[in-house]
Amino acid sequence: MAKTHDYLFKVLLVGETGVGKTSVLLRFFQDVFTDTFISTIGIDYRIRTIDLNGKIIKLQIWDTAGQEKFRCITPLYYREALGIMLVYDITNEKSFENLKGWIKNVEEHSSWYVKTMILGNKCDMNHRRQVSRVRGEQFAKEHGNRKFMEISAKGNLNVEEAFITLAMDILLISQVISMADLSLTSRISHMMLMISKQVFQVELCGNFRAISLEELVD
Ligand SMILES: Nc1nc2c(ncn2[C@@H]2O[C@H](COP(=O)(O)OP(=O)(O)OP(=O)(O)O)[C@@H](O)[C@H]2O)c(=O)[nH]1
Ligand SMILES: [Mg+2]
Repeated sequence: MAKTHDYLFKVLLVGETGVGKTSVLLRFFQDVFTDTFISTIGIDYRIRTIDLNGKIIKLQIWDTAGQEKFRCITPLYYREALGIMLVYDITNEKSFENLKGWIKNVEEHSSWYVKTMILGNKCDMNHRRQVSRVRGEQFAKEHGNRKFMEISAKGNLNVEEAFITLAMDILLISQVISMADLSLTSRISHMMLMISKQVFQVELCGNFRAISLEELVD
């Protein structure tokens, strides 16, 4: 049977209720938006296939419920996720402050190779802004040097770009791992990735290899 994709990436959307996770997903998945707020119950997912540098990537995107009562479900999904989008609402200070708690969840429950991104949604509502772009950028930098973007599901701003950026990061690390011929769950005693002067230094089970960036991208 012909293969349908080169990679399957599981991506998780997390953040407080009402920040727009479902709206972001529906914008990316179906290019639609609605003002009606129907809070997610439990967890739901959508799949979209994209082409990245000639590789067919199946993105399985899990949309979690931000409401407190559903939080116990989410940790199960962190473990399998290769990418996590941490979403806040730029018009809601509290949703920004609570990012720290979401980062703690990521650190507690997800794998060391997970790629994360912080997204400030609803940037179409500049007149109601409570969190400046600079604060968002600074926060992302200070909390693990994570990638950051302001987006708008409503205005269709940066949504596609955010998913592509995260998928690119996941592709890069997946290529490093598969090139090293390692399974994600076994045989890794310790792996450290450093990008320095365009050189990846990969420490695998005590063996040290240096791989240039050009080598990584076939
Ligand atoms: N102005 C504006 N409103 C948005 C945007 N994204 C979402 N909304 C609105 O915000 C509300 C909440 O959106 P949802 O996508 O349901 O929020 P959620 O994060 O999935 O919430 P839970 O499922 O409860 O966790 C809805 O009324 C959306 O229409 C945006 O980019 N701009
Ligand atoms: Mg939702």
